[in-house]
Amino acid sequence: MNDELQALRAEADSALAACADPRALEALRVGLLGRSGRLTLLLRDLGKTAPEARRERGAALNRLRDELAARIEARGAELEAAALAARLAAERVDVTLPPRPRENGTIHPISRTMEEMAAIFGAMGFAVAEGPDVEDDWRNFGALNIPEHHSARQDMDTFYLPGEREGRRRVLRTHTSPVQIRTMLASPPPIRVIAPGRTYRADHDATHSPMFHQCEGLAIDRDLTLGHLKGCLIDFLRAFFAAPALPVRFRASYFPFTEPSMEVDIGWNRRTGEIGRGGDWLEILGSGMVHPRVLANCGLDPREWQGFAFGMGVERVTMLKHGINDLRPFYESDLRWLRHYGFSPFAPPMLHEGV
Ligand code: 2NL
Repeated sequence: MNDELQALRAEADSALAACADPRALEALRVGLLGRSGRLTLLLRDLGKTAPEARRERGAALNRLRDELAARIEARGAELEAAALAARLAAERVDVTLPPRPRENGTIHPISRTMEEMAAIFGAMGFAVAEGPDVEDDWRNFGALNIPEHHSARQDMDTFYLPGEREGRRRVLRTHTSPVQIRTMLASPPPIRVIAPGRTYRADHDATHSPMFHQCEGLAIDRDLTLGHLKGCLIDFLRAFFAAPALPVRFRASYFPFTEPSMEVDIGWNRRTGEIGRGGDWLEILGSGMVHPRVLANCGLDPREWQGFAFGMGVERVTMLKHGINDLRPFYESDLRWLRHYGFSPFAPPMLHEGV
């Protein structure tokens, strides 16, 4: 190899070492080995070399070309590996860090209350049952022993839909009882279900909304008594209001679908709204032993099966529990109200408050 080629090789050497990125390397390759690269031109001019020196010079040029091509390729691989290592270092994720999610929304207090009910009754063996909002008047009224001319059936209170289904009038359910009627018709006892969900009544003022929520419950077995009803509801109320000594009172009442029927009151302070003491009573639930005619309507022999049922308003117990004094904001989607009264999706209901 003559001095000229030695110099070219030395020049290429230091240029290669100075190449810091693939673009510079590619420029270097084109400048040496490209179509009008320096080495390419030297090879092209081989014909001008004297014939006796041509063979040796050709071999030297080819060796140098192969050597430079190999070193450029090697340098390229080096640069690629360095780039990958840098990227891996920059994008490194510490998978042992705890999650840091951003809270972007809250659980509506109505949903929260229904989740809490599912958790508390769930711990007592109740499953959650659901059904359609559009029912027929037999499942909503007839099966429940509510007479044909009962005030609850009046057009004034109930949203009737046009048309009929299997000869029955269609209604927006006025309570979630039809969900339990469906449960009794669909599966044999023993039954323990709660039915939380939307209900509808043609009533609209400061304390009534045409759409509101209820949670009913039903337990059917061979030997359930009023004692089971009382124990179940006392445990529920004490867990729900996080008040282990909450006073609970059962007061005789009347519903067409239970016999006997009882209204359930809890102790509170009427003046301050504090729940658990204060000497005043507040009605919070309706309940009773399922009427034998309701059992029979659902294909159950009342001489073999009996049970208890109850129902409560979700908005009402939510307002009492959290000191909310106005019904209307529940349905207004005001983000300020929702942020204030909403619940973190990352803190689901727990049972540390009882049961
Ligand atoms: C109230 C009273 C109540 C029921 C609901 C019920 C359901 C079936 C059979 C018998 Cl399938 N009863 N539900 C029983 C007693 C009271 O609700 O004040 N609700 C807000």
